[in-house]
Amino acid sequence: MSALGNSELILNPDGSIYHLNLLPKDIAPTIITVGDPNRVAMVSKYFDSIDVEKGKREFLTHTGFLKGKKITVISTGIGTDNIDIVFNELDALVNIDFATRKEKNNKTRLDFIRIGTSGSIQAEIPVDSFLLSRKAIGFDGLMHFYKAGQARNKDLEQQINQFLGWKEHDIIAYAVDSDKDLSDIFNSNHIRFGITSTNSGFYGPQGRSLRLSPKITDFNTKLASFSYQDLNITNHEMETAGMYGLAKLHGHRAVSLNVILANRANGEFSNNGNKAVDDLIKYTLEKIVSR
Ligand code: R1P
Repeated sequence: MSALGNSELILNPDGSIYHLNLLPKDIAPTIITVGDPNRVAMVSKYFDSIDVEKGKREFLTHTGFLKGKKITVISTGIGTDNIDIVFNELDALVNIDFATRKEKNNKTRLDFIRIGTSGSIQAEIPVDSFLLSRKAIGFDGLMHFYKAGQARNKDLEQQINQFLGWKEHDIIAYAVDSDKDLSDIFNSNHIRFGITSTNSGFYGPQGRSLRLSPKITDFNTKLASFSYQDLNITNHEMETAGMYGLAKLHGHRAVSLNVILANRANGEFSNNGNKAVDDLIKYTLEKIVSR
């Protein structure tokens, strides 16, 4: 492999990776991703020590220790366009030698755990509940730019596109799975499971209409009636499918945990979102340190 050029692997003058502003030594193999930069401190306040605090743009990183376990928490901002940056750059930090600008022979596997917020499309999933995305359907398009065959769930992909009547010239949804072993760590009767719909926007792409009309008017009710194996499409958010696809392509593991803040089917919104997010943070950290 030839060395990656300056325009492809972009490093800052201090040797850190371009957007994340991080050096290889700044991250742990266990990485919690959150959308909101303010949520980084909500996680790291539970660490016994915070040894790295760095940031640039919406990408804020804290790395520290909890009960002897080294953990990084990083904010991704919103959307799979940001996930593309965060996941490629975090992988580069462990699997590309910045001195030679070449891929390392010995790869490091990372575990990614998203603590996010989300809206349910199933009436019976209450606000403030927790949901683990067993699978994700990408309505955002990110995976179409990669040779991603081995990371995709072609069977689910075929069924959802057929169900929606979408063909080559329409938006083509892609489908990806969570890592089963990593997901199993977070199982308990506090957690619901589902297929997550990852969208390229918050309003039209999730069937919301303030002043503009969505093209597909029954998108949410239609998705809510789709089932695959023992799972329904449960919720909308904006990162999970990109995470699952890129993690698998790079040889990492990923799982997405979501607090349901909104219920789109019955119009409810959480009155206590910060507490629910804090509860999911504590639950996640406890599972991480006790494995
Ligand atoms: C939209 O408000 C944002 O919230 C959800 C969506 O995926 C999107 O990023 O997740 P986070 O709270 O983790 O950002």
